[in-house]
Amino acid sequence: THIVRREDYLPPAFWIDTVELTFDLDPAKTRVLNKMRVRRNTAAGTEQALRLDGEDLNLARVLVNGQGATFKMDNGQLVLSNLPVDDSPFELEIFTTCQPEKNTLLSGLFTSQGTFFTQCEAEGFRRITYFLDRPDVMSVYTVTLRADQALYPVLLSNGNLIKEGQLEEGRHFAKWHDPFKKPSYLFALVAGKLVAREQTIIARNGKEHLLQVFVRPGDLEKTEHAMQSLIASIAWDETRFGLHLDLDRFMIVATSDFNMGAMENKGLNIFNTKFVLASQATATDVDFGNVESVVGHEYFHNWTGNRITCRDWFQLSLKEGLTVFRDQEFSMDMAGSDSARAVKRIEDVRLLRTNQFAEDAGPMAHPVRPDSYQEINNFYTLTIYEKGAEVVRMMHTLVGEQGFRKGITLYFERFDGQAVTCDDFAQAIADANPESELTRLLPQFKRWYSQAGTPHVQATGLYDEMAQTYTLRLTQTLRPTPGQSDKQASVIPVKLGLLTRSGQAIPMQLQGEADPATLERTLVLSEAQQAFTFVNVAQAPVPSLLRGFSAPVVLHQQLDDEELEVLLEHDSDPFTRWEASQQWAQRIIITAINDGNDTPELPPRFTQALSKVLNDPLLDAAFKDLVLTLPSEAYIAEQIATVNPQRIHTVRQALLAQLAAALQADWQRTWDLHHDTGAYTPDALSAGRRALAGKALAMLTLHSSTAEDTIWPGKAYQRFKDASNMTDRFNALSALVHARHPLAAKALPLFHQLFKNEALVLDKWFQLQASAPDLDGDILPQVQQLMKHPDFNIKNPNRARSLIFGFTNANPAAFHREDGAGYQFWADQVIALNAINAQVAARLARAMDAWRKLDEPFKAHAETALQRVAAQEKLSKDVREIIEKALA
Ligand code: BAL
Ligand code: ZN
Repeated sequence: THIVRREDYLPPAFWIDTVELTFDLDPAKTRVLNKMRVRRNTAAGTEQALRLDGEDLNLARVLVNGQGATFKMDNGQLVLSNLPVDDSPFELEIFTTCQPEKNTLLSGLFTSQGTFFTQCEAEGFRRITYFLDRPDVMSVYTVTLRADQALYPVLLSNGNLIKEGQLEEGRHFAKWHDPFKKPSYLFALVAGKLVAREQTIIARNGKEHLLQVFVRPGDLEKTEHAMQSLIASIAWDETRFGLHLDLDRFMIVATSDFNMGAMENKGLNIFNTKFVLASQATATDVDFGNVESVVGHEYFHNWTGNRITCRDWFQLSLKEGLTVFRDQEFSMDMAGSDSARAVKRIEDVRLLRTNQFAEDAGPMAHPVRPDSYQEINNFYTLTIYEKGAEVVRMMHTLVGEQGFRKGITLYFERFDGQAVTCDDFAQAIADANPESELTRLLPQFKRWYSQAGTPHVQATGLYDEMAQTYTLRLTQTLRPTPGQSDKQASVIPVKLGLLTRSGQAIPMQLQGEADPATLERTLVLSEAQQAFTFVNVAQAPVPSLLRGFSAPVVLHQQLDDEELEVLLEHDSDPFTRWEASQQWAQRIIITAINDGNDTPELPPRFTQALSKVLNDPLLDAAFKDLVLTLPSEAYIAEQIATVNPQRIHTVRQALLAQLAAALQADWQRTWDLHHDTGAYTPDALSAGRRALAGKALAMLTLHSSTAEDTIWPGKAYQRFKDASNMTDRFNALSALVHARHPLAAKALPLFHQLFKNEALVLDKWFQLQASAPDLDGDILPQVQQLMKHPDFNIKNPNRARSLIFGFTNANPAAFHREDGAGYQFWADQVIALNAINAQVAARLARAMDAWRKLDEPFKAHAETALQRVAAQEKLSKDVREIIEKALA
């Protein structure tokens, strides 16, 4: 296996200043003429050959300065020697062909429903033409597309349209020029029958821009939200960071066959339909929120990613972590109220802790800036994206909003138009804030980039009544991860407050400090162990630690039920408040699991505290929904050393049923107050009301199903039929499916009938059935049956993910079977997908990341399934890397 290492980075031997591409588009055989101006990078030496990357190409001709050139092929690379030893430019022309309609990998140039699309990140451009396919080679592109006019009336590429016209035999052409130099991974083209929603906007500086959202005819009515989100993103980046749209035209195009969520190609973002199309009838509130955040994310990449890009792929988080941070902030600002911001923060933290922490604890653990990889596509991970965003967030916390803005400004002053590193970014933020804690601790802070794993922080408090002091002792540890046994202390900002038992904030003044006491502050833990002593503390406080989740760590503290209740009821920080409910629930669940107790009971004190939250008129519905949600089975599994997924499921379901029963009257009142959500708008406030109404309906339906009372299932069915929007309709359907109520069997076919022409809704239909609670092992056979459904298509990533991943990743108790049949199914699908789309296959392969933590008999069955995949002869390097690491 070939391992790429960060320490082996060398600057390119040549630069490619300009690229002129001409495409004769044909699904069976597309011809590509690539004319480049190349010059030697003499700083890197005078001797080296030019080695161009290529993959799955048919090479026809190579010319240097118009003359036939000698070249050799080496390991797929096209190698040219005898080139000028100085930096005088020469012209290199390469003719190749490729087969877009055979490209099921969806990397490079491919067709989807008769339309051409590209995906070049990370290394897809080499599947279009021979090139220095690495992000530090930046070029100016001019692209001519030629195609049949009737079949491909719309021809798009990056930048500005400079010419278009007719050709012979019903063909036409369009010529595009992108004035900004860019790495090859940002190249894009689209050709097909598409229609566009268009809008002209005037930016703050008076410049006009044309915004377009291209979709298939028939989908136009579902593009309004994407367009509004784009306009909002442009305005937000101007206001918050002073960053303007730099192109005359900005295009978004949707395709239903796409590996990623979307791609930030310069001026021509290509999106998975899932993150563009949204209408009241077909999309849920969550979908609307996702469209807004992904449109924002891709747009924000125009500066953080495109104007300043990555030197090499080890720096991927330079653009992804920063851009996720930006899209999170955008979504929070769009949400409006402080409470809605907090809800978004809690959702982001929940994703990070459930999935990224699991990644950190498993065989694929890697630093935010990895040291090596076999296949870069395997490193588009939650660590690079979500933990990377937390690292940026900590910098933001340490330098403050104004300081961060100054840092970003300096970053663009220094590096605009360049390909740089994570170090460059951190240095710019620090240099703009010379007096900050970040700057003082920078080398140590950067361990967040180099060390894999999640730090654990142990907090113990000691109150001294005589001295009126409270000492908080914080200890950090970081466990070894694959390839990294020695770990050093991280810089961990701990935002905190102290409360009295009746919930009042206690002013905090550190010993020896002259500053006036404050009600909230941020301590910076930078040593293995540190003690912080607060003075003038009149009573034993309840500590409210890690407010807003100020660092991506696992916090351990011994709070008793009363202290958790104080935090849940009174804390001023919504995150810590929510976290108290989760800690409490987690403790109850894990105690029951450890005690072997299948019928645990929720302590009345806990249900009463939740009841109080549910009935509090001052709290937002969305927040209540989060507090009333028990930690997921996946999150609970994370907290346990040896995992029996069946037991986790049994205990959690038992407690869920009790939460439904004990709070029945509250759920009913909640339903009465929230179910009439009025005219549909996807704003945070009304989305929260719908979410809480949906939760109430699910609880009432669940309780009725156990109590053989048909009123609430009947109401759920009625709601399912009558709902005026997808959120209410799908919540009602989910309530029936999750309660395993017989009415689900009536509702599911009706749902299919209603939406049989809506691909994204059918994805939901498949996913819901795959993730339904298992009864005597009946979900796997159902999934196998659905694999034969005429609407199932394993080649379509969205559909494959909805059904297959919906089972393997979203339904632990159905997947982890005592007979190992779930793992056999997993192995079958990994093998099938490996032959079609290695990237999707490798994602599925990761469903077994945590297999070593499984209890028997699960673990033995898991190993058998992993070994079977490992023994395959034709395994892509994508899947091979995941399986090898899992078995290592
Ligand atoms: N750059 C790949 C897709 C995204 O993160 O926006
Ligand atoms: Zn991104």
